[in-house]
Amino acid sequence: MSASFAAVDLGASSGRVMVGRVGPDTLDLTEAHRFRNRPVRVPEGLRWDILALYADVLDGLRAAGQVDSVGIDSWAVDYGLLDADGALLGNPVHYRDARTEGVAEKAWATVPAAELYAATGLQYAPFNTLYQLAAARSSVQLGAAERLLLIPDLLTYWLTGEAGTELTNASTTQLINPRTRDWSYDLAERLGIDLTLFAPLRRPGDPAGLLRPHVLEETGLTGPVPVTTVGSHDTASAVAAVPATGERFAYICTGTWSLVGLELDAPVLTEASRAANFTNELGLDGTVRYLRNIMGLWLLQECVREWGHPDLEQLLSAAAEVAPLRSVVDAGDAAFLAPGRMPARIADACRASGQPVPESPAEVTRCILDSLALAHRRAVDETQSLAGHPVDVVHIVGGGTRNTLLCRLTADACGLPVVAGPAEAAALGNVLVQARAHGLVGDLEEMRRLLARTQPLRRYEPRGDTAAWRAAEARLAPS
Ligand code: ADP
Ligand code: LRH
Repeated sequence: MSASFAAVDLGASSGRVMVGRVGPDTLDLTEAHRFRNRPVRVPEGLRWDILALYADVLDGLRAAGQVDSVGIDSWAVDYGLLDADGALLGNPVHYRDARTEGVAEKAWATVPAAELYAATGLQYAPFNTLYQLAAARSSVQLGAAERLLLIPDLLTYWLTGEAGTELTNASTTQLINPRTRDWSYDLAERLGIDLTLFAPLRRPGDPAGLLRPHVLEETGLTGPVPVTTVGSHDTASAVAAVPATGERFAYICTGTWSLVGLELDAPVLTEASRAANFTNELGLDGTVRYLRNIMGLWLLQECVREWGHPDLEQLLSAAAEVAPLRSVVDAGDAAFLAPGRMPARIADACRASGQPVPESPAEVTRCILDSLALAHRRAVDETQSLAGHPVDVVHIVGGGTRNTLLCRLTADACGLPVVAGPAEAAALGNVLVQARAHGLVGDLEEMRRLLARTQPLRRYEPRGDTAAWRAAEARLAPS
């Protein structure tokens, strides 16, 4: 018996609708539709073009053809607000919008940062939904809102008419208690956040309704077609698709962001963990995604945009020829969060730390990739000691696995073997959770065995010793 599933996977830089066909020993993934995700700057700030994304989702479902179910995942933290009629109130605000500047400090006056961490396990990031809601407190839109739906939940609502809040993504709001895996009611009350805005929690595998008649009409599909709740946070889906065969592994989900960490059974809520800015997001089947958010390939994407989109393969070949570790920047620094002037900002950071300033695109690219590999090394080291969970291998999944230089540098920097792939991990995790809900695969371990057997993976052995990386690390301020 086999079945096919459409995975809608929206990343910060591109979206895709993939079709996964799952059988007892097979897992094939094909691309039905890929599209750019381009935020728009309007006078009031940076916004997601959610209607364009939804139109692409519908085009993608049409291209996918008849499937047994649909699942949706996207980037985290952002949301749409609905009025009492269920209509969207304005375009969702982009997490890189400046509205949250200085907001966290005000929230901490009510609930100190240490207490917030102990209650939610979430690392500080200015864009956590909690701070976005605090920033919007006196806005007309929030005042008029009856419902708040996180991005994948909003798209699900448009497709099926059913409103819910998927748990793995809800954990990125900083309003969930990672021990109870339920809302942090007391915290929300103290911060004046109205939890009744959120629809009831649902979990990966739960049904999320049937495609509405007008969606069937527009996509040419024949009903009933169910939407199945998946790990709707893209990183939750990607971690579910790490093709690990044991327990001693770290993962790096590389795309616009690098998410580096471990899969654990329980959160790590120590003060040392907070100081190191590690987060405890919720994963599948009671797991915790204990990880650090690092700027990731965003740094390169922004430079490439500024350079007028040169050929990426050529740029990476040229970067491979540049002398290694000449200059490095702190790829975890929130100073790189906002869009614009990225080559100049990287040059400024090198100058400020007394290092040579990279000039050519190849030099800047090498500086970015060395810096990312260094940040990967640091996070892999720290996650093991903070969680007391040693690893023998680092799995890299996501679009960055296509960057062989980054994978090689990461293996060298970590001093550990790297297994790279799959590139479309989030879509595969999305498909597998749907397949499981339809009785085609078993637990997380079985999903991973199927991935390891069926997906092309590439192994990188570490070269040389890590002395050069340690020396480069010493040039940066401690994390
Ligand atoms: P997101 O889901 O955050 O939008 P992806 O997982 O799609 O990100 O990864 C996008 C990144 O993958 C791009 O920024 C780019 O750096 C990298 N990438 C994609 N294709 C290639 C390629 N052919 N060679 C090298 N890097 C690539
Ligand atoms: C990656 C991601 C990441 C979040 C960020 C906002 O796409 O979901 O896990 O921290 O976007």
